[in-house]
Amino acid sequence: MKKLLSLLLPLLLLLSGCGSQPPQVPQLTRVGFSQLGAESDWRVANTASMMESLSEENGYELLYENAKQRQANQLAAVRNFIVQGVDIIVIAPLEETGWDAVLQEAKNADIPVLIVDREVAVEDTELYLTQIGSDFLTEGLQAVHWLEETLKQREEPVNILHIQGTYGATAQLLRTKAIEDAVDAHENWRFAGQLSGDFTESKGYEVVRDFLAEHRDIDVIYSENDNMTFGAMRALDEAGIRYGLDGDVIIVSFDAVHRALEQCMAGKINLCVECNPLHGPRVDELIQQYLAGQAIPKQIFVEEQVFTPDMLTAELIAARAY
Ligand code: GZL
Ligand code: ZN
Repeated sequence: MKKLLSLLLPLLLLLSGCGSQPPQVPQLTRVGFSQLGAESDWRVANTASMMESLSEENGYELLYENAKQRQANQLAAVRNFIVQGVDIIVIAPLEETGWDAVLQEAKNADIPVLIVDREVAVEDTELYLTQIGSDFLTEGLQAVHWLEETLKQREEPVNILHIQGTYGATAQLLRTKAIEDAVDAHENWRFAGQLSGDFTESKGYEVVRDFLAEHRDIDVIYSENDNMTFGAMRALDEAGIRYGLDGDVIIVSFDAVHRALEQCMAGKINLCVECNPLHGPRVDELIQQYLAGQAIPKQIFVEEQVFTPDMLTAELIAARAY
C-alpha cells in the first residue's frame, strides 16, 4: 500500500499543480526610450508610434522619458536607463554632438543602443547598433529641385526667407545644406534672411513677425518643419502678405503632417515634403531581429515623397496615419 502511495503522491501533486513550477510568464524586454521633446505635430506622432509598438502586448516594458528639447535631460535619461539595467536603449537625439561619453557608458554596461529619427555624430559608430530615420538631404534636394523647376523662367532675384529648425539637429543640418548649396549654385537666388524657429510654431511666428517688421520683399519661404510654417503663416496674415498658389510668396514646408496637407490642398502651402515619423514598427522589428541574433544594417532610411496641391484630396489626407 505504502509503495502505491509513494508512486501516486508525486502524480497527485503534479495534477493538483501545487508541486509544479509557476506558469512561465514570458520575459518582457525592458526598453528605455529617450524622446527629445514634444515640439511639433511630427514629434507627437513619432512618440505615439513608438509607444504603440513598444507595448506590453508586443513583449516590452517601456521606460519613457521626454527631454523637453534639452540635451542634458536626454543624457540624464540614458544614464538612468543604464542604472536601471534595461535590455535596450532607444534615443531620438535632439542634436548630433555630445553623445560619445554616455554611449560609451551604455556599451560598458553591455546595453545596445538604437538611434531613431535624427543622427548622432560620434567617433566610434560601434557605440550604437543602428540608426533609423529619414534621408534629410534627399528631402532638402526634393524641395530644391521643385523650386528650380518652379523658378526656372525667373531672371530677377529670388529672395528666400529660410526658417531653420533646432541648430545641430540632423534635420536642420541637411535641410539647410540643400538650400544653401542651391543659393550658391543659382546667381539670382539669395537669402532675404535665415531665422531659427527651433521647430516650434510659437518661435516660427515670433521670428517671422519680427523679420516682416523690417523686410517685406520675400518671394519664397523655405521652412524646415510644418509647425514653424504655421507660425510664419500667422505672421504673414498679420502683415497682410498673401502666400500660396495665388499669393506673392511661395511656401515650401517639411514634414507633411495632417494640418500641413490640408493647407497644401487649400493652396496655402505650395510644396509639402514628407518626413515619416512612424518609426515604431521598424524599431520593434529591429529589436526582434537583434534579440534573434540576426545582423541588422547600420543605417535604415524610410521612404518619403512630396505633395503639391493638385495631388491632394480629402480622402488621401484622411487615409494617412499622421
Ligand atoms: C525630422 C525631425 C524633425 C521634424 C520636426 O525627422 O527630427 O523634428 O521635421 C521635429 O517637426 O521637430
Ligand atoms: Zn540647380
